[in-house]
Amino acid sequence: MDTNANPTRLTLPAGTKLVAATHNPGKAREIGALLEGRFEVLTAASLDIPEPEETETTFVGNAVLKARHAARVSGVIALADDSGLSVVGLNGDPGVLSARWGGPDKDFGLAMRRIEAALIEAGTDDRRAFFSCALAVAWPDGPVVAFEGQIHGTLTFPARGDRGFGYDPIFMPEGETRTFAEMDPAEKDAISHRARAFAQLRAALF
Ligand code: ITT
Repeated sequence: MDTNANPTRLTLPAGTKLVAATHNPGKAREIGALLEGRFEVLTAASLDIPEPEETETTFVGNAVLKARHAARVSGVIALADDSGLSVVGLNGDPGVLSARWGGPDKDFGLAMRRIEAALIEAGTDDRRAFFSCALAVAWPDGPVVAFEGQIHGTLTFPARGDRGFGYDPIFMPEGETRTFAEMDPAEKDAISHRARAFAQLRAALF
């Protein structure tokens, strides 16, 4: 698209400096791979950006909150990701609380066992679940845009695989017999909720 045709359109030209506003190393790796070396990417840790409290009730709400916070603190365009696993048989839990189900030690072995126990307690055989990823880009002077992607699948217990991060060892995307944690990282990056949100971001801002 000719960006000059619409001078008000927000764009991220190649080489733009942006801060990846995440403190999660698994996410940071995937975001780096999806940005394909197109930008000068700074990390929240290197800029000493503190983690804001995630007070919103939606993935988009929290992604916007994190991106705005990082852009304000750093003065640099910020990209934030808010994501999580929604389990159909648990009425969408843990959802936006996905990180918190890991407890203060961010123990996702514990969080995955909690999900299995909650499904047993609910007395349901429904193992459907989906990952969501909201990405928000905030400019220090105000504008913010957000995109959301999802991938549907089923849960499997016990957990399998040692790749990826978070809930990957219990999630099998539709049409797959392997969990995300059993796939090559590039295979996950090609189909994941994060990749789908990025495809929208790319179409809108590149
Ligand atoms: P930041 O806020 O610093 O980015 P966080 O880990 O706290 O890091 P979230 O609040 O978005 O991030 O929590 C999302 C949680 O959902 C994350 O900790 C993972 O456990 C899980 N999650 C998100 N994307 C995932 C993925 O691709 N595979 C497995 N688990 C994922």
